[in-house]
Amino acid sequence: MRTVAVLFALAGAVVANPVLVTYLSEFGVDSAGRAWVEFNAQPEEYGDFHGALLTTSCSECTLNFDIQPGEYVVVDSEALAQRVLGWGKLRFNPLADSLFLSVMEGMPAESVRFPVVPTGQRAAPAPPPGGSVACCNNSGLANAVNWYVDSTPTRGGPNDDFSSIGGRVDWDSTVQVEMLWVWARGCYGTMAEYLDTPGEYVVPGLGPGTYEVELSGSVEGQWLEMIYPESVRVSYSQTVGGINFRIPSSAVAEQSDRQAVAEPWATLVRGSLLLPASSGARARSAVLFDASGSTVLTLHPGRNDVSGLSPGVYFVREEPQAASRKPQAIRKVVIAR
Ligand SMILES: [Ca+2]
Repeated sequence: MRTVAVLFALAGAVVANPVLVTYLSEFGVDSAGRAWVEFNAQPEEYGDFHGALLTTSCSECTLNFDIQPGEYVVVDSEALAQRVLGWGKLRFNPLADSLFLSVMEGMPAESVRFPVVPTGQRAAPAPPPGGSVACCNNSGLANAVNWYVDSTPTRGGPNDDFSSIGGRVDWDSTVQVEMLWVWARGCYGTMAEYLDTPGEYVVPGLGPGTYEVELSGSVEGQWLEMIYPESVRVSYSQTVGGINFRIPSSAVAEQSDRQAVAEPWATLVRGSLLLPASSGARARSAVLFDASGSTVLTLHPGRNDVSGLSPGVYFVREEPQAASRKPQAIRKVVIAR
């Protein structure tokens, strides 16, 4: 199961989806029992919320403001009563509810539901009494978004108090390394950090919990995945460092040279995928399927054009042979631009 999750996320990174912007930034219930929701625009973003609806299981309000790049706006029942930032009601059940922000022109709908694990873009823990649940938007390239519990809310200001995992990734300068990401995956967050040069990294935006830390990227034209040999535990608002990786200089590097365990190398292809001609009574064709298990292409012996497919992780499976009930071999390929 974990491997599948890894590959889903990996495909997302390689595809480099458009930058994911989340305006919903933090929410909680104050000591007087009033619900509040913070909105934030990223430094390059602007948001027009005139007429947008913010809906929960037990309330609805109409928003009436715009938000400048980098700005924070907090909506609560007091502001709504004064019709400062909108009108209507804002309430939610702090134990279990959802926030839904309607689609506006040029802006996608946003929502977050709680409590839901694993946490992520639309899944959050529940806000504790007097605390909040805050969102971390990491690198746009990674589309890495997570919600975590913040016991000291930051109404109207940048979210903090998330947990982080960091360390170093090193490789020889003569080794060509591309598309390198370090991932931290756990019940309370999956976040990634991109590196284009050897050095230190920090994966931020995590809730307290236990994480698997992995590295993936293209090394000398081949796909490498390395898994840190131990789970990493972070507590609330803590950074755990020293989670280091060293990328081997070649695909045949000795296992003992590595600080983390490398998985078998997958094939990295660009433009076309070569399916070796079958020998004897072996399969004559194969299928290419994606990380969700959907078949995307039937492959034939020889060169197959895959230039029309989105970059990402795929799998090749030989077509089952009627005479054999043996499991068919599955090979991983990574399609790059
Ligand atoms: Ca905040």
